[in-house]
Amino acid sequence: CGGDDGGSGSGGGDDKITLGFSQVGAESGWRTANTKSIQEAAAAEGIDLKFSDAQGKQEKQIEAIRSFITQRVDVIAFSPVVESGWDPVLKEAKDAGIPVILTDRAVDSKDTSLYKTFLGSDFVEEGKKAGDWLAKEYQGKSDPVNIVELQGTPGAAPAIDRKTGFEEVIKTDPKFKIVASQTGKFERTSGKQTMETFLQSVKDIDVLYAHNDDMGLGAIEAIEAAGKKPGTDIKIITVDAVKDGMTALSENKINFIVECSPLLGPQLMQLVKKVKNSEEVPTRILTEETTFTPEQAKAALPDRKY
Ligand code: GYE
Repeated sequence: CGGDDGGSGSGGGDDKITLGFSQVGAESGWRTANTKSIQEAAAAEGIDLKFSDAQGKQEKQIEAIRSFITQRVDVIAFSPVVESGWDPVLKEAKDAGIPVILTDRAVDSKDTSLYKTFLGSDFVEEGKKAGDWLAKEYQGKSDPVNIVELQGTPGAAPAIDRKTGFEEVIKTDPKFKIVASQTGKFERTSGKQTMETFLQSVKDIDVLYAHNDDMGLGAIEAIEAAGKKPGTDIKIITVDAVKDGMTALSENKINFIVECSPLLGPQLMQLVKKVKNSEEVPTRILTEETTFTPEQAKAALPDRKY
């Protein structure tokens, strides 16, 4: 997704704030909506955005952050592709006196002085909401429930946390069994391929838990190709609630979606202005989110922005 990755010019010499933003990539509908939200919010606030797409690679993100430091941007924000390995480059930013804001995903750095704040969802909570729905759906039943799981990008905060939260809930009832769990990289094609493998190797799949809509949508194609009915023969839970996911939910091909909002742009720009002015900001800012059943998806779809 191109973006206005320029890197040249100083923005005309006025006192416009310059924000260097390193995005994960363009792996999902969520990510596309997130990028749009950030670009639009920067434009609306008159912030000079230097946008860089890391194409899913941590090395590229580190490179982009280093280049933002060299360019002496006012603020750096980024959505870390994986949790680990950020300390050195974050120290470089700190030494250069450039404040860093984490958006969407967390890092596992012990030294929290390396960034000003983290704006994004509680992914453990999202996983729990997925588990809670399942527990309710199978309440009072004792037959084993075979679950396959499509994980997000290995090492990414939402993949780790959505797994953790989900397991925390389902482990309280031994009838729930995760019989296969592999990555689908948060992508539709990879979700489809991994689901094909599951369908070949696991005999009785009752439930699919996909860490995002796109992987769930890819899996639906695999399930249909195998002559099964998604949402009926195999119950499907996903996370995100992007339009394509909500449409599949309204058609009962998905049974439940846990919302994760990508519309972080406006809040991010407010934080950028504050940290630029050395104002205090909360160290953690949570986004507000809900969940959707097919009926709720039908009602919400006409006004859905992404
Ligand atoms: O759920 C997934 C995307 O980090 C919350 O990344 C984000 C996740 C989102 O690729 O669709």
